[in-house]
Amino acid sequence: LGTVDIAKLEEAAREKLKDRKEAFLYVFGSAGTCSTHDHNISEFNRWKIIPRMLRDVTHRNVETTLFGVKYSSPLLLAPIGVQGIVHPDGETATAAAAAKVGVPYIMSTASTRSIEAIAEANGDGQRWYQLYWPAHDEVTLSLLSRIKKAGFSALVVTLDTMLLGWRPHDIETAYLPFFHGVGVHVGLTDPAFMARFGLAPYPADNVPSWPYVPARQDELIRNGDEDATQRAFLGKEWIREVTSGVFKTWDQLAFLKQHWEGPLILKGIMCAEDAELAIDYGVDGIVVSNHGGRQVDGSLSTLYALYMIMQSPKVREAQASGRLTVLIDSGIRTGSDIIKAIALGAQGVLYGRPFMYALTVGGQEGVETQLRSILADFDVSLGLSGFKNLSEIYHKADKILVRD
Ligand code: HOC
Repeated sequence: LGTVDIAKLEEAAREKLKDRKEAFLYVFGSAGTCSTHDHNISEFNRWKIIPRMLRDVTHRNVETTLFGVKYSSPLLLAPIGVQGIVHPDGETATAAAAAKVGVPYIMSTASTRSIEAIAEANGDGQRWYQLYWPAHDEVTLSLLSRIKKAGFSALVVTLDTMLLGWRPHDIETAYLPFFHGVGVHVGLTDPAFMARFGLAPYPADNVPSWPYVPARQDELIRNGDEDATQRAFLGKEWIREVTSGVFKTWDQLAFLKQHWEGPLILKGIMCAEDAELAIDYGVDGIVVSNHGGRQVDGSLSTLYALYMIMQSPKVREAQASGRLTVLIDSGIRTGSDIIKAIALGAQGVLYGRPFMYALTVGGQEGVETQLRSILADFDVSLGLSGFKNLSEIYHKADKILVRD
């Protein structure tokens, strides 16, 4: 099943997971009343494209260059963790689909598969790594060395998740996969993290059995099952390691810059002041993101944040001179949404929940179809609006969009 009718896709995923509601709600859930999530979507709907006619847009090309590397389109797969609770193949299916369709895959630190297994599934594809910044430097260094070896070319550091958001939809179950040792495979396979407990890293293929059922895990633990008990212990420790509630600061970025040679991108930037600080601290890129509305309820939408960030002459100048790349996520559902984000100054967009629903329903093939659908929608909408490439829309919001 592949469709740009996201409502249908979401419903199909809900139906497929009807006996494991916590898995669906983990993907679906947002902070508080979901107002940030809803606002992300409604802001995209407020901006309207003004189509232009009688232009020769027969041959269209949506290639783009980010950090000196050519990409076939401005679409990237957003880093989403715990994919193994919705489909037995988890992240390996998504990484393989991304490679097949030619969309860069951003791997989450909360993956249910190892860095090495995901790299293998992604093969010759383009891949970036999303970091939940560990509390201990030796763990950070170990992850950086693993991703370098595994061919990840850019590092996306998520800033907005030093604590997990308050999510009423799944507040009782949101932490459970982690507490049962699911979604923590990056930690369990990491030599530096495991050495903290005097343990050897798990082999990459030692993944939790499918399907993940919280009650079953609880029972195994109650009955003293050694494997389940150890996973649960390590899961909690990994959560402490990466969302410890200990907030990092701007000055600590120097450590990452010192040990990572590729592009360093900060995810979670929502205002011009922080975008300007990112420039001051020598960061290469930002993702304007509110984590799909999952962290702060009542926050502004990312599209409006992008609009405000672009009012900063310092940001515009850094972007124009190639010192800062600006990406966006949260709320992208259609090809028109991509046009709007680029017109407002984004150079790339990260696509999230819809591919998780496609994974739930159709595995690797579902993700491939979903990616092809949104790319086709983007191509058709671009042509019908009278444009044939990204430079004709990039930063052209004043000419090609109106906001009602
Ligand atoms: C091991 C990392 O992105 C979400 C996730 C948060 C994961 C934090 C734990 O649920 O939004």
